[in-house]
Amino acid sequence: MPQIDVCLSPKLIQEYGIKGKIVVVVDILRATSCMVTALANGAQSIIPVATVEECSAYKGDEKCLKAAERDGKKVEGFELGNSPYSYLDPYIDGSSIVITTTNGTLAIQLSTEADEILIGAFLNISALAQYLLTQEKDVLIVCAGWKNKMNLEDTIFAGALVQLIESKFSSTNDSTVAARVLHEIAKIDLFKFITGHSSHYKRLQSLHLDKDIKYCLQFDIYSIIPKMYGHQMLIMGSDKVTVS
Ligand code: 3SL
Repeated sequence: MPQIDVCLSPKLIQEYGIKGKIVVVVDILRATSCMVTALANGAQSIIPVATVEECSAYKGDEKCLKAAERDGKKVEGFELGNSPYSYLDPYIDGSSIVITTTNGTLAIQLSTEADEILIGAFLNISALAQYLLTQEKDVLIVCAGWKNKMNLEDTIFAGALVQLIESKFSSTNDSTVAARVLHEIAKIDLFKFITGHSSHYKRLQSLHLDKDIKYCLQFDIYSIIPKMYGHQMLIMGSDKVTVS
């Protein structure tokens, strides 16, 4: 039986080892929710980079848009920040988006040795679970957290995903149990739990981003799975299509 593990912080990735595994990167508030939204709404590809400098220096074509977020705020001089609503705009249709965020894009960069890197959010959780149930490889859910510390919303998502696929996977790590238990408690009223306890919710609320939080806590509004193909993220399966 393949193994499922939950890595509560990008800092711990090396302790789990990712070679040969399918990694699911999650940053519910808000990076991976934005990535699912962008690809589901017409962005052609996403190029996650770790630093603002890399993002700024990236040489893209005329369809390239640049997005940068630090500490919840759009970095000055960039076209986009990290609000899912900006990725619902028809303006992004056909674009390739180079993006750097505080934690999410870093977690992706740290996962490059994995066999597959998939992007998870509540927005596409069932599609993701259905795919994982057909796979034989070990799965590691990498929670982006906040500046190398665990956070509630990514851990709860991990628990929800584990619950959906645990019939097919075994697990020996307490982090997986902890995520499952947390999800059991939070799922009674996810919005209330997150708004009542999450430190990142408080951070985003102070920036008047309540609408983004509500959006990111919706289940299954998309059925796509973003996947890394080399340095770029595409909708899984669309790698057969030529992209620039
Ligand atoms: O840390 C990240 O990658 C971001 O998702 C954080 S924020 O929601 O944009 O503040």
